Amino acid sequence: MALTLYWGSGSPFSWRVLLALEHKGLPFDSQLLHFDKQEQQSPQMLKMNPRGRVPVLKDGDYVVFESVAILYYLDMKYPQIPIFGESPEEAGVIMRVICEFQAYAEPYVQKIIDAIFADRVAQDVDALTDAMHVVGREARTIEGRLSKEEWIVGAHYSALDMVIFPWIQLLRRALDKPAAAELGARFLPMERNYPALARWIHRIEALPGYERTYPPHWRE
Ligand SMILES: N[C@@H](CCC(=O)N[C@@H](CS)C(=O)NCC(=O)O)C(=O)O
Repeated sequence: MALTLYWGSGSPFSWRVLLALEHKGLPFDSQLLHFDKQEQQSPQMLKMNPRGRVPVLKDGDYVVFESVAILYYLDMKYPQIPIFGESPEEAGVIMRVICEFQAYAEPYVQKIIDAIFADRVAQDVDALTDAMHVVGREARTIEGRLSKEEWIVGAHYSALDMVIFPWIQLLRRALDKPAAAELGARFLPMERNYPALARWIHRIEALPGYERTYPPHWRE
């Protein structure tokens, strides 16, 4: 069946799926939508995802949206290179840590990134500093895992790495902005503050096909 991915540049949710498709070596028709033109809200897109968000994957007549659901579908449908582990136990841990990340880290990372890109750091500095503490604590936990293993869970690159990686890249990009210098002082440079995480980033950046997943507008 022909796969089509509808996605947006710089969307961490879309990036997860691009990483999975490249890792699994699955050819797909790439439909890059433009947020500034609200293309994700077109009648054709709303028919597939009434929430008007990307990523959306189409496989023949089948449509799935929500990034983690897409990763799971791809693994069930194209299991040759598994991304949810190699045993039920490993799958359970991968899914658990994905759920933990989404519940306890992602909202804080998103809040920080949104504020930086909307130029609202000064107005909200106390709440953002608190959010950075939460993110720092979660990053420490991941750092602990990565100081013992190459990947966050198990011996192989998994859906969990794909879920977390785009957010870390986005956070680094946001914290690099001059307005966020103080906020990011204990996070960047990652080579000093989170050396195992920094090595993990380089490991993913060196994977075959990684360059094709890189947000095109970040190159501009
Ligand atoms: N929980 C969804 C989140 C998807 C999402 O929020 N996508 C954003 C891009 S990062 C989007 O399409 N936003 C467009 C809009 O809200 O109009 C997932 O995991 O796929």
